[in-house]
Amino acid sequence: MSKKPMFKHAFYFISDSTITDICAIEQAKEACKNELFAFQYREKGKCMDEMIAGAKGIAAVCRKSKVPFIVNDSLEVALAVDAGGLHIGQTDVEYAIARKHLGNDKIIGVTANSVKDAEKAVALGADYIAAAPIFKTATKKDAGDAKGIAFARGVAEIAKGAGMPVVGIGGITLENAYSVLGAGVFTVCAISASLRDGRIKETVSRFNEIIKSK
Ligand code: TZP
Ligand code: MG
Repeated sequence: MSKKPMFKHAFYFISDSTITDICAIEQAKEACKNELFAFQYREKGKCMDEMIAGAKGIAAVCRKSKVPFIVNDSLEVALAVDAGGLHIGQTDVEYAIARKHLGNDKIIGVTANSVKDAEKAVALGADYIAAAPIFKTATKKDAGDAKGIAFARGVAEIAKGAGMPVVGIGGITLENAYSVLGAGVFTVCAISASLRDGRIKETVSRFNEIIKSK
């Protein structure tokens, strides 16, 4: 029996300490006051030792709140802190290598930038797919052009047969989240929109209301 948790139908929080003065562990404490699909620790520009140090405290916050703790990009960090999972993009470590090291009890999420990427993620047996970027985003400089709602719908269709949740990401706000969910994705992530005004707990709660209304 897999020890992987069931995903909650709730907001997927991704941390970023470059666009706010609120440090990642504070972001985790606030975000985890709500139900979450998962908390992803995403730190760009920190060395591995700094990431491991940061990830340990956040992993403990998530564990206490029973929120899956997922590390972005770094298999080494995920292994070092015994994270609940890893999120990889198309240029990160290969899925098969990550799975070999993490085993079957850990979550592996894969970003799909195209329908072909999504088909591949389904064939590999990823635990969820992040369809990206739905709208234009300034948060990830190399995210590429906005792919739109039709793309989100296409990825959701592909994943549906495999019972795999799809999360939409890229330029998502409280104003446009409902339209993304309308494409059939399971939930959404929104980095800048959840950190913008410093009211993380309240903003996540509002996202959850929208997600649960679908
Ligand atoms: N992957 C694809 S777009 C993106 C990531 C991490 C950035 C999303 O940030 P925002 O602020 O929600 O547009
Ligand atoms: Mg990556």
